[in-house]
Amino acid sequence: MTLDLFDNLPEPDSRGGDRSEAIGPGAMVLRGFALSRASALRDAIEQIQAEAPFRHLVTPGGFRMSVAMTNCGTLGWVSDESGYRYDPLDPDSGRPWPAMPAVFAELAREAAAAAGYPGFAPDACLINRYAPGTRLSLHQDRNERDLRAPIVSVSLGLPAVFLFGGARRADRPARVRMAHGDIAIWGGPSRLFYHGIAPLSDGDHPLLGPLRLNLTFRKAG
Ligand code: MD3
Ligand code: FE
Repeated sequence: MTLDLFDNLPEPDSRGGDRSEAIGPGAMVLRGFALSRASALRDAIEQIQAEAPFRHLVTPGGFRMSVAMTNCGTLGWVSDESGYRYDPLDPDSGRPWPAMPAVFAELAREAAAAAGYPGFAPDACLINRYAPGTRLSLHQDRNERDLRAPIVSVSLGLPAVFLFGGARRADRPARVRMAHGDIAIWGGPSRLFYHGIAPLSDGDHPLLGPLRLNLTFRKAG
């Protein structure tokens, strides 16, 4: 990735306030944006996982993912031997995914607006659960129908190193630390950039214990 991609970005302070950082073209991190709602988010995730338990999906190539996943919203992201897709039904239960809680949808809309993407109305929220050692290898998110909508990501629990690459898989990724309560927003030129999560380090978080949870909000349908 070359520096001139960043030349047209406004100063971070003009968008997200003094705890925001531009991390790429159309991409920014809002430090601590979710902190005041963290325990409400944790409680809502409890409810969701009672209806739709976390599970380890299998990639089309036959590999079990080390990340455990579930979803809420009208569509959920699923992977199996036949491919990746968004599905209105949880394949494990045959029932619709749990509804998206109001605290989720409102937080995602506010964060997107603060990053310069007003009117974000996600219909899918993928919830990823990481234990120490869990990683997510470099990939693109391109199963969503409308790629003009951004993706909003909320980090909770143990910190992680986010790997933020470029438009090509071979672009060397930058390493960005994502801590409890941080929100990242990817849109515009960054929307199809390669990204991943480095293996999670050991730790014990006061609210979540030895875990990291990540919510990614998407406009999938
Ligand atoms: C950058 N999740 O679920 S969120 C994923 O922390 C995923 O669980 C990671 O990648 C996690 O697909 C990272 C950050 C993220 C999501 C989508 C992006 C970063 C992105 C799309 C384009 C560029
Ligand atoms: Fe992703």
